[in-house]
Amino acid sequence: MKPLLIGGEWVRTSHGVDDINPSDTTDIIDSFAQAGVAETQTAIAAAADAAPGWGLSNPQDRHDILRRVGDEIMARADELGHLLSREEGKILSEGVAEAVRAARIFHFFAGEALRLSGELLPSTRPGVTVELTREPVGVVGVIAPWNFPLAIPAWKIAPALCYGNTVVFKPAELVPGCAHALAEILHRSGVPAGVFNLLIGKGSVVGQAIIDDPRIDAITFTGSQATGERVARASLPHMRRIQMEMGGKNPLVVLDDCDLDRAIACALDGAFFSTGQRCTASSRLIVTEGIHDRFISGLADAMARLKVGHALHDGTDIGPVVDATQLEQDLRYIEIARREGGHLRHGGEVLRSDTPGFFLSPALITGTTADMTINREEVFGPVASVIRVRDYDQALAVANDTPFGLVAGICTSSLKHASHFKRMAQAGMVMVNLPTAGVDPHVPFGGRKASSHGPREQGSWAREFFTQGKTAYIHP
Ligand code: UN1
Repeated sequence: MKPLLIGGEWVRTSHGVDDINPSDTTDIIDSFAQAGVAETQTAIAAAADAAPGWGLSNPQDRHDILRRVGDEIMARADELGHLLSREEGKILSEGVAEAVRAARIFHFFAGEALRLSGELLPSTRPGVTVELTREPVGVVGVIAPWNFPLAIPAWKIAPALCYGNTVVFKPAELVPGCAHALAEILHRSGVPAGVFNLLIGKGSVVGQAIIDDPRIDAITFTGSQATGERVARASLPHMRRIQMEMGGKNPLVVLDDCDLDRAIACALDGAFFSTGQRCTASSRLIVTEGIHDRFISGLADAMARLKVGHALHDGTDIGPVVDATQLEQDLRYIEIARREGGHLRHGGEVLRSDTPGFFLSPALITGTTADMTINREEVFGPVASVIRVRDYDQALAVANDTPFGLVAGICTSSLKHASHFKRMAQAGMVMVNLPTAGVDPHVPFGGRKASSHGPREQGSWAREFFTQGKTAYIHP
């Protein structure tokens, strides 16, 4: 049984839970010790005790630790990518690429530790100067989802530590293996006891104990809207700062004047790679009528060439859905879409394979309208719907007709439309002639409307959340 990490000690508990490979449910990766409320509170106490010392630590030490973490992840990217794919189900090349991305994020924030700057201003009062500085926030609760089990923890944990905060990390229940590997690496890299703590366990127990605890100064969360709401409600009485990413229903607009092959490639990648299990997935394909039929038939042909199967097998393009519950949800949404008048143009079938896993052929639903359930709620699977529109103006209106606002994409050769879309899309990120999913490790990430709340993650903007400002007036 793999242990928890609390206050610098590896801690075993009486109860372990198996970690199962979604490509082959007979393959048990390991068993993981489950934290309860007591372990959670001990970890929070350890993080709170360690916070003052770490908050005043030498930035060179923080740099060196984060650098070592990045170096080890990079050196072991193949092995960690393999573990990730075995545990989460994205294909091996995607798993390895994600490990590399996690390493780059640690490297980026290693550098940021040495770049934290302030400002010096003259006061309006003679002889007085004003200093603006940033200080750590304290204890950060990191609550992460299963779909990017290395990259998302990296982009929350690395900046938290970089700016001098201590961390209580609760990974998603489905991906304890990657979380544990990351904890081992952090532990080895010289993070002092209590500065980083790993709690594996149920959201209803560990997650709840974290959000209810007044010693947690900030929570960075990625997950569902429903859980995000619970985090926000529990945080309000403490006036605690929160940073939340809660999904999307991202439009990819395809205009008549686009490069058709490129648009098909963007849709294929954006909607179905990583089994469509990305909050940045291109789940709504909004296509103008001049190119609509050609786009659909080209996309369906490309989908037919995708090989769905075991994430670790050569030649697989699309791995399994993460578990039985998610598969059921994907199928339910496909069914609702059909009932409401959509046409299942391709896929949407549960597939048999050599191994027992949760295999679903990517689904394309045509003839949908903006008000249908399939275009309003996040599926989080390899399911995309097509909305046919007259022209660019209608495409933009439909693209914005959603409660979410994470990413919006457009495929066009018109600079005029691309520029207008970039400004008018109600989303935190815009992609021009690119898939909506797949972001760089060194720039801000985040959305608007129901997708996100609080300051941006990643890049240098991450410091807005992970530091608190101080304005000092000094008279010599
Ligand atoms: C990406 O598209 O590269 O949960 C990243 C998610 C996002 C990350 C997407 N927070 O899918």
